[in-house]
Amino acid sequence: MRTRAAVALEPGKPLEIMDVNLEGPKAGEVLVEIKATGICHTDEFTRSGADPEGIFPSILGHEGAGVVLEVGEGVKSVKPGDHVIPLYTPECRECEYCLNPKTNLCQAIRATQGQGLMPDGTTRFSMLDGTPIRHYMGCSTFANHTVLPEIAVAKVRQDAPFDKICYIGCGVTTGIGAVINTAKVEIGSRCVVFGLGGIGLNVIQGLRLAGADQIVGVDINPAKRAMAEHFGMTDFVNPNEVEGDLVAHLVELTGGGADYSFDATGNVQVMRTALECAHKGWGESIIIGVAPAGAEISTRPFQLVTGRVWRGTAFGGARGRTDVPKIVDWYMQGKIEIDPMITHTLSLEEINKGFELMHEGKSIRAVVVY
Ligand code: NAD
Ligand code: AHE
Ligand code: ZN
Repeated sequence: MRTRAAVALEPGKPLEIMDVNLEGPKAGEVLVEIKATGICHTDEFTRSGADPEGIFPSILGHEGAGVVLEVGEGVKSVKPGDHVIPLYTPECRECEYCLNPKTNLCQAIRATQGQGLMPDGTTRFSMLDGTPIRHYMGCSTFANHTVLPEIAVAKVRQDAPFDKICYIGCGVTTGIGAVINTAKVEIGSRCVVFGLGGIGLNVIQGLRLAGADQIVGVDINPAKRAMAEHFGMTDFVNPNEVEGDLVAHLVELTGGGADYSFDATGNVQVMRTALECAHKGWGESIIIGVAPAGAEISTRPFQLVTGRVWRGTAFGGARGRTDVPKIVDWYMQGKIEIDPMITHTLSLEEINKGFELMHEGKSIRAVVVY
């Protein structure tokens, strides 16, 4: 079939909107009509050329929602008409990783996914002249139709709006999951969140759900303050307005250091500050941000010797087929909020505007509706 897609032809260039060829689903795969997709900073990370795994040409996008149109041979868990959210962290429920309760990082298809290919080692997308186009994070939601492995779709209820629940495909689950699944934040905790964007705000709403006493938000863009307060931030710190050492300032503000800190910036200097503002003896710092090729984290080992813990999280530690439908329920029940964070709705033709808004710090999430 033919479908319309935003194609990343070269690193650093705007996406090009064009018709592309899409082959139907093979065994164990499903064809999904994408109804809406968010634009996450990770898409920008790859578009810009900073991703060591970036491949071009490819169809980016990993925060989508849509409807199953067709299933390949042997597919049992979904059928045409089902509403689904694509999963960049699949859940096969059989691999060594899925069978270990300590991780959500299913590895069943990670090798081919990282090469922008389906599990059989081929791509379903091509340009009209036949040039192959790679998939991205196993999702490619910047196409109106995409093919996904069955283990990489979460079936969700039919009454949930696509233009909101697409965000559960990455940002919402990552932020809330980092608090609940990875950090396992206790009631009464004092916490610091670096970066009040599409992920950081969801960390904040996760912290409020978990019953944190203090939620300090840190961002160099003061325009992010109001939305963060809406979601539960108790104190705002703009590093550019702090006189003296930022770590010392945060340690004092939290009465000795954060029980939990979170990096949602992707900046390795910020990651160091996040670790060092964690409480001596027990503070844990969770890295969510994704850093460019070649960037490395560092700190004095003394920071860890004296009891701070450095950890990371992918997709908020969530097991997608199991947890994503529950998070959609939380949204529909009003337990969590999504709507205010979707600051812009665009057509596919306007997708590059979404990247510009992100760069200008004017959006939280721009969502493309097909
Ligand atoms: P975003 O652009 O919406 O938000 C980033 C925020 O960080 C902005 O508000 C920006 O002003 C702020 N910021 C930038 N530099 C800062 C600094 N030095 N100090 C304080 N604040 C600063 O991006 P996002 O979509 O929220 O993504 C955030 C990060 O999380 C990205 O690196 C993204 O790739 C990563 N991410 C990781 C996962 C995962 O599973 N680990 C999932 C989604 C996104
Ligand atoms: N390709 C990058 C890694 C990017 C990365 O860490 N991705 C996160 C999800 S970000 C979603 O917005 C992730 O799931 N990581 C686990 C994995 O297996 O990729 C690089 O640096 O090479
Ligand atoms: Zn993302």
